Amino acid sequence: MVNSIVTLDGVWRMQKASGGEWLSAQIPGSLYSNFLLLRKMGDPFFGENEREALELSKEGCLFERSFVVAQTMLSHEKLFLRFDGIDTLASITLNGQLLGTADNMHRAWEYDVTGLIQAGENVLRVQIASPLQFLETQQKAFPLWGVDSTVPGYAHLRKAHYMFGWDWGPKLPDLGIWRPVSLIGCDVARLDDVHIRQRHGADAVTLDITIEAKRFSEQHLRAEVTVTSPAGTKQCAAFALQGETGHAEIAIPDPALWWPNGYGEQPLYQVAVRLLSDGRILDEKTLRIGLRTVTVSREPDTWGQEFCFVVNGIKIFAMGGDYIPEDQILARVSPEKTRRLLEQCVACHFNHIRVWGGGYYPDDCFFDACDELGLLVWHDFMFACAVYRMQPAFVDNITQELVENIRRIRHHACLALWCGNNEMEDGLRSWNVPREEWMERDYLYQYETLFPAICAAHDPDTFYWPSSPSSGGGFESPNSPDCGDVHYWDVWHGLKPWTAFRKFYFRFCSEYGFMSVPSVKTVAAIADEADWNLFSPALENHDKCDDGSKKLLYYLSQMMPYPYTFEGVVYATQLLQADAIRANVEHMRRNRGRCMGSTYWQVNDSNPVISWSSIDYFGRWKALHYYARRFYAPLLLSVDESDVAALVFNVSSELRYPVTGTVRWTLRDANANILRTGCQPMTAAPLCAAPCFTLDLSLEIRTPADRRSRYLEYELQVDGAVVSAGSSLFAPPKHFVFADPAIAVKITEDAAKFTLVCSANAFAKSVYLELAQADCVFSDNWFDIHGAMPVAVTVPKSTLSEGLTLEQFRAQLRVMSCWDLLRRETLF
Ligand code: BMA
Repeated sequence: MVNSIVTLDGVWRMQKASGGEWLSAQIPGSLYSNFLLLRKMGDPFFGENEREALELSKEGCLFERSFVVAQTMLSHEKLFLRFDGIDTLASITLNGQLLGTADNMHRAWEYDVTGLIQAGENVLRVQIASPLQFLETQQKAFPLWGVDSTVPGYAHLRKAHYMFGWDWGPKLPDLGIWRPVSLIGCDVARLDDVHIRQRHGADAVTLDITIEAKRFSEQHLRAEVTVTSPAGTKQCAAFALQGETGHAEIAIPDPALWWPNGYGEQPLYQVAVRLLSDGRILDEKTLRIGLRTVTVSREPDTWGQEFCFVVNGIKIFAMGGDYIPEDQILARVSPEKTRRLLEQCVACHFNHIRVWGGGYYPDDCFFDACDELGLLVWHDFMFACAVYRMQPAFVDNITQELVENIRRIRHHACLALWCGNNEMEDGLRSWNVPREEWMERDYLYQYETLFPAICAAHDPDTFYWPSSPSSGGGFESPNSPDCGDVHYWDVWHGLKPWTAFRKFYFRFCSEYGFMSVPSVKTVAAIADEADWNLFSPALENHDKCDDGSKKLLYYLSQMMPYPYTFEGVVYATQLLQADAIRANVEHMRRNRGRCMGSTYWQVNDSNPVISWSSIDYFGRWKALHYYARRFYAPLLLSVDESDVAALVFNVSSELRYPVTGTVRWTLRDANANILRTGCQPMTAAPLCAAPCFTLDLSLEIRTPADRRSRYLEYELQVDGAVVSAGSSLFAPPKHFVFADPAIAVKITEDAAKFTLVCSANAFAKSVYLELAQADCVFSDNWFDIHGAMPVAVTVPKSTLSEGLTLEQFRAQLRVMSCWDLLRRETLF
C-alpha cells in the first residue's frame, strides 16, 4: 500500500520556557497566534502594542502533544516524523528521547522514528528557544551587520528576517511550528525526488523525467509515469529503477504552450509518478507543469546589455510588483488569501511578481496560483540586507535550505529566475557597512560560487542571477542603469522629484516605490480616532521608514494642496503615490526594448501600516492598484507632457498582434469646457512602443494662468471601445484652480452588481469612491470626470465584504476628488 500519512496537526499544549500554566495551542501555529486566540495578548498591530508583544518572545516556549498510533502504522518498515517547518531553534523529543535539533525555519525537518514510536500513547515535545536571546548572544560573539529597522544580528539565524522588523513591519519575532507535522509510514522505499526537464523541439516537447527513491530494502523497484494533458489525454511510461534512480522520456506532440498573463493561455499538464515493487504501489507524487521555455536575455546592445524575460522565444515586458510575506503572524496566511491577492494582481494585468528575499519561501499554493494565473516569478533566495559569514555549519545549513526549496519549486511553470539575495552586492560597496576583509570574500563565495553550483546541480534550466540589483556579479556596477536590474530609490529615499525617473532608461527596474497612508478604515484598525494624526505615537509607530512622514510631507508640499482633513491626507498621499509610479511605468513602457521590466515596490503589506504597497494588509486597494490596471494594460496610451510645444503621444503594446485604433484628445478648461480637440488614427505594432504623433499646445498653454486652468484629456479607442485613457495637467495639482465639480452619483442595482453613474459640473480630477464600512472592488476608481461626460462604474456584489441593500450602499458611499482637498469638514 502507499505510504501512510498521519497528521499531527491540531490541538497541542504549550507552556512558556519559564514554566507556568499549560495552554491549549493550535498547530500549525505559534506563540503569538495562540496567545491571540486565547486573548492573552493585545492586538500587536494596534497602537504601540508591538512593544509589549516583543517582550513575549524574549523567552522560549514548549509545545507538546500526545498521540496514539494505530497498529497498522506500527507495522510499516519505516516511520518518519516530519515537520514541514519549525520556527526556528528547536529541540525535539519523542517519549523522552531526543530526536534532534532544528535551526532553520526555511527547511523541513524529518526524523527516523522507527522503533521509537510505541503502541498506545506517545509524547512529542518541541522546545523552541527565544530567537532574541540567540541573536543577542551571537551578536556579542561576532557582530554581523544588518539594516537599522531590524533587531541586530538577524543574519545569524535562518529565520525570515522581516519578523525582526523592517521599514514596513513591526518587530514580532514569533516562534512556533509554522507548517504541518506528520507521521509517515513507508515500506520498501519512498519517492525522494522527481525532476522534470523539458526539451522543446519543432513540433513536440520531450519531458525528461528523473526520479530518485530512498530504499529501505533490496527489492526490485519500478516506476510508472502518467502525463495528462489539459484535454485529458494520457501518456504513460514504465521503467525499472537502477539502484535508487530511474529515468524516462515522454514526447508530447502538439504541445499546448504555457504563457504569462496577457500573452496566451496557461494550460497545465499533470505528471503523476508511482513507485512500485511487486505490483504494489509504495509511493506516489503528482506535479503540475506548464510547457514553456523561459530565460533571461542579456544580449549586448547599443545601450549596454539587455535584461529581459524571454518566454517561448518572445521578449516580455515584465509588469509586476514586489511581494513580501502576507502577515507577521504566519498562521493567518491561507491559500485562499494568497490566491485572492494574486488574482488582484492579474486583474491589473500583472504578468510577473518578485518574491523578495527578506521573507520566506512561499507555500506551494503560491506557485500553483502563479502557474494558473500566468505570473512569472522572480524568486530571491532568503538573504536580504545583511552580511553572512560562510562558516562550515552555516554553509551546510543554507545548502540544504536551497536544495530543498529548489527541488520543491523548480517544476512550476511560473518560475523564471532564482536570485541570490536582495541588495547585498550593491549594499556592500555603496552602503554604510563597516567593511571587513572577509565580507566580500564570503559574499562572492556564497552568491557567485556556492549558489550557482547548487542551482546548476538541481535546477540547471532556471536562470540564476547573483543579487538584486546586479549587473551580473563581481561587484561590477551592481546598480547600473545600463545593464542588469536596478533598484531606484532616489525618488523617495533620495527625495528627488518624480521627473528624475525620466532621466534614466533602466533595463529592468526591480524596485522603486513611493509611500502612502492606507485607507481611513485601515487606520481605524491601528489607532483610535483621536490619534488620526501622522505625528501621534500610534501612527508614528506605523511609519517605520526612516523619516517616513517627513518624506510624505515633503512630496505632498511639492504637488498637492494642503489637506485639511485626515481623509485628505490619505487621499493626497495615495494619489501622489499612484501618479509617481505611473510616471515611471509610462516612461519605461514608452521605452520598450531598452526598458523591459517594471517591478514596483511593493504589492502587499504584512500588517496595517504606512508603506509603499498598492494593496493594504486588509486587501483594500490603494489608488496605485487601480492605477496599475491602467498603466499595465496591454495597450497603453501615454503622453510625455514635458514640452507643451511638442507633446508626444505614445502607444505601448504588449499584444502579440497588430492593432489599429483612434487616439482622441481634448484640451479643456477647469469647467471641462472644450477648447480644442482632435483625433488621429494609429496602428500599434505587436510587442512594441512607438510615438504616434506630436501635438503643439504652445499657443493655448502660454501663461501661468493657462497652466493652472487648462488640461489635456486623451483616450485610445479600438473598435469603438476606450482601451486606455488619461489626462495631463501642466501645473502641479496644488496650483490648478479646480472648480467645484458637484459630483452626482446615480446608483442602481441588479442581482449581480451595483451600477454607479458619476457625473460632474466641471473637471473632477481623480474621483475616489469608497464605502465607509464595507469593502468592495470598484470596476474603476480614482478616475477623472470631464464635466457632462458621465462615468459608469460597477461593483460586483461578489466583491462586497458584506451584503448591502441599495439604501445601505448609498448611505455608505463616499466620493472625493482633488477639489475636496480644499474642504475643511470631514466626509468620512
Ligand atoms: C528595498 C527593499 C526593502 C525595503 C524597501 C523600502 O531596499 O529591498 O528592503 O523595505 O526598499 O525601503
